[in-house]
Amino acid sequence: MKRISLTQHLVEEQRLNNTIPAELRLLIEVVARACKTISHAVGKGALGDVLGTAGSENVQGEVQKKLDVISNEILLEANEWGGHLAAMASEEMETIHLIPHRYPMGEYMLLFDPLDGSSNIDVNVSIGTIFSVLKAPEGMQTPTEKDFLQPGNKQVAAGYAVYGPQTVLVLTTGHGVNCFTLDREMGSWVLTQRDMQIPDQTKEFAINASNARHWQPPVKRYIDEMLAGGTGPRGKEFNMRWIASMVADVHRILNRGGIFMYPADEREPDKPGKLRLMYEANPMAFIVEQAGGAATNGQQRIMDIQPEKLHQRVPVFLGSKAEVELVTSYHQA
Ligand code: P6P
Repeated sequence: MKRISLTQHLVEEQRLNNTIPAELRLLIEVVARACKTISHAVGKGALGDVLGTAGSENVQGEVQKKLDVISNEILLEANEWGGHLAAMASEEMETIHLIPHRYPMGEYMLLFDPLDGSSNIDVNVSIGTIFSVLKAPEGMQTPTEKDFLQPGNKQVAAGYAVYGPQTVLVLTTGHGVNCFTLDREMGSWVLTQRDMQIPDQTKEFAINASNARHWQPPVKRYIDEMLAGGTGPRGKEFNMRWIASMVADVHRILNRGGIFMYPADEREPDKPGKLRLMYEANPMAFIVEQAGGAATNGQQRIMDIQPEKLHQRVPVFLGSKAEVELVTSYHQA
């Protein structure tokens, strides 16, 4: 396959579909460069004094790993000076990050989980970066948190990087999903999977089964039917896979089908699930839908949820369309 770089792909998309304004293309390339830098830092591991905790907690009350803080800084520094952004928001920061006055403000807003799956960092399991791009509201002067509270259907781009055996970048701008693999020798992103499509049927599901006793009835019913195997109502065997790294679980699903679930559980009604809407669920939902899958919170399409808080959590059911529609129907039964 002729090598097509990320830049060539984006320029051709811009030319053919006229869908990616130059400013958005340049923003995506800046984020992709930052992911290269994060990949390099992650790849050093113990040799780079980047493992272990940073001795601080993030807004979620989670202990920050050194690489969480490093990755967040890399994304902030890479994106401040380009002139494409009005502001940024991150899982690792309580409030939004404005562009310093010395730089021009742009028309986009970037949200990210700089290093998702942190619990896997010290044991060398795949982790990643998730990002979402929104347009700044017309006429906005000084960005506030409220300007970020747009439903996921307003996203103009979304992507994730997986720092695993290969470093890959999966990207959508609303016209399909493409995957780029990092050529570490050349330092360039090379198109390796065009127009990814999630298989509609699957034999795999992803959920943290240690929470089973806390699941609500529709989830219990759905999982029990899968575990009943060939003799049960589903009439086939299913395998459970759980990497505890959303980017890795979603990337597997994009490639061979499956359903990823992080449901609300009965322990904490005010914390509906663990995953965050703005910079985990929404970008992944955009990508999954663009690849022919579906993504709901059990009741409605994730990308139709009107956000109320920057760091709000949401139950997540995403992946092969037939499975997401079935488990969602159980919530509505
Ligand atoms: P659990 C990582 O911390 C994360 O936010 C997602 O990447 C992952 O899917 C989930 O949490 C893992 O949760 O319950 O297995 O620790």
